[in-house]
Amino acid sequence: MKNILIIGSVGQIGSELTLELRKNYGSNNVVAGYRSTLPKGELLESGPSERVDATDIQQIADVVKKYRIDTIFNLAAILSAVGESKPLTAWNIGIGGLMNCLEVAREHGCAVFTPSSIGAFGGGTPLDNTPQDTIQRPQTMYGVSKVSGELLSDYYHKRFGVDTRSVRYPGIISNVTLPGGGTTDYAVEIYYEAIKNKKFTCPLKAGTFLDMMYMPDAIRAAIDLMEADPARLKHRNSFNITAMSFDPEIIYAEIKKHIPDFTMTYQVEPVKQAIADSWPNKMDDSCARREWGWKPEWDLPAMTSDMLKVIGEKYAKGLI
Ligand code: AKB
Repeated sequence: MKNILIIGSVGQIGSELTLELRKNYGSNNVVAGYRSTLPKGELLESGPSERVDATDIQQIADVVKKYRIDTIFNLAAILSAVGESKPLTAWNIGIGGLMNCLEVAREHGCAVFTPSSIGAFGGGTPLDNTPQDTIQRPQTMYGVSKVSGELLSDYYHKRFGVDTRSVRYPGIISNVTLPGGGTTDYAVEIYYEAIKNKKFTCPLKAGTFLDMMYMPDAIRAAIDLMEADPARLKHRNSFNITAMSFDPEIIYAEIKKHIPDFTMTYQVEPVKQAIADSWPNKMDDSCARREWGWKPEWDLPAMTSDMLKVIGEKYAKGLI
């Protein structure tokens, strides 16, 4: 990777991945692509940014040519819960955007990283120890677009030799940019509410286990996979990766160790609950470990200490 374009650089993953890539590959070599929300702060000041709407192939091609881009991180997406109320937008951004990236990549010789998700599972998938290769018949627009994206990316690799790679991210927990419209967002919101109000209303019921990961592991995964020796990759789109699996009771108990008067009640949101019930409880990520050395570094206790420290500091400074 020499010259990199991030599409969706102001989102939850993009805002942190862009800065990490700039540290590793040089600030001027990493272009922050945005659609409607302008990058700000360090993201804006530390390197070039360009308007790149994933649904506009010409915009992607122009930026790829201008900066001689060799790697595209295609992060534009509508998350699972919002996707259920905006199916056409979810499809147009998820698949229209991916097709545009793949076509530009085919013409200009770029590699393409596109996140898939635990949302690519459902409809008969074994939910415990979910295998790398298994039934994928999701019943959400998000999931349908993620499976389609995996197939399209493999197709462009096999048919045209485009270097496409991808991971199936679990819920990602972070403290820089909030996620929006996802089913796993509760596992981020709970930390903010614990610090700000010492109480949280959980939209998923107790016993709903889901795979999760702290942002530093998610970023390392994307970079390590894109740097992996292609000769070792038997799979490409997409690798199961996970770092931890918990339900609302377990994360609540972990936070309570730090904030003993923190309380949690439940108000189940049916759309999110139905989605969560169709997703793996815990994936088997041994294939990623074998083929490119994936290994998470953060578990629930370490992540919780760090999340509460960082969010607590922001709260004390009046930033949230
Ligand atoms: C969502 O909840 O939609 C996402 C995901 C797991 O892909 N965070």
